[in-house]
Amino acid sequence: HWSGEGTNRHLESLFLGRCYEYIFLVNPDLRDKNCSAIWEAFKSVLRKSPCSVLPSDYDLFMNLSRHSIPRDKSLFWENNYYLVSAYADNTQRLMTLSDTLYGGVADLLMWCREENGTDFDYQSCPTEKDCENNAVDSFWKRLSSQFAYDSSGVIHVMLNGSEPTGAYPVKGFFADYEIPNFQKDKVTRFEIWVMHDIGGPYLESCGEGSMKILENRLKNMEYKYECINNYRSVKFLQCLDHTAHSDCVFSSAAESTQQRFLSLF
Ligand code: ENP
Repeated sequence: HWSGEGTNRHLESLFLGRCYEYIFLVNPDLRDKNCSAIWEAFKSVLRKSPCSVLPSDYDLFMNLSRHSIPRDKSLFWENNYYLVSAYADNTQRLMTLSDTLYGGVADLLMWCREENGTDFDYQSCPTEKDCENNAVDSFWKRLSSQFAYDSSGVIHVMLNGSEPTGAYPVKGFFADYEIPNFQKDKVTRFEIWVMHDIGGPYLESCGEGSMKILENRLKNMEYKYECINNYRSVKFLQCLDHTAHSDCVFSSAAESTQQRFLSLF
């Protein structure tokens, strides 16, 4: 009866498999983490009814799975999940929240408890549309706050300039849970990339519309801010699938496709 998909089948196996893969293969520095304890802490949301899960209900999960984030490597984003994950390439280039142990175990999964019961609900789960305090949104709120808090050095942000509702959502995880949690003394600067889909639409660029709001907000917080339209290295990746498109003609004459807007005061 909720608007979202139900809990994924084999949630526990997926979660544990991802956890063991991460601590033994992806980052063996974390081999002393206890995946079954992390799962139990995660599963404790089963004690809460599906619309009364708070971010703090994941505190124990967070404490057990937390690990350090490499300096200058964090990548935040809105509205371009697939491009972002392809670019970050499992931490080879940069690191998103889904490339952490704690984000990775639940990435792209759904879960919630039955309204009147003690098991997971495999039929449907509440989303933002049904209620604010649902298990999945509260999870990402708790994690994104921590990821921002633990990030340091250059903070990279990839936004979508072809998104009809604006490249910078003024309400969203980045605006509400990440920006407020960066640690002023650990962050050297923000580097924001506004990417357009190949062939457009070219709805917002650096300094326009919602991007102005973001720029003013970060400047008011006294962060160094740099915005780049169609950051070249990401554009090459988009162009892999559109080699014949005019947006993918790279020459020195087209140098202006990647414009830099610097304000390093
Ligand atoms: P969407 O709506 O484009 O995509 C969300 C999808 O990516 C969901 O299926 C979700 O898995 C997964 N996901 C991975 N990381 C996050 C995440 N970090 N998050 C919410 N979902 C995540 O993305 P959103 O909702 O706008 O979130 C973007 C935010 O992620 C940005 O603030 C970025 O900086 C941050 P699932 O389990 O929900 O199916 C935070 C919130 O990293």
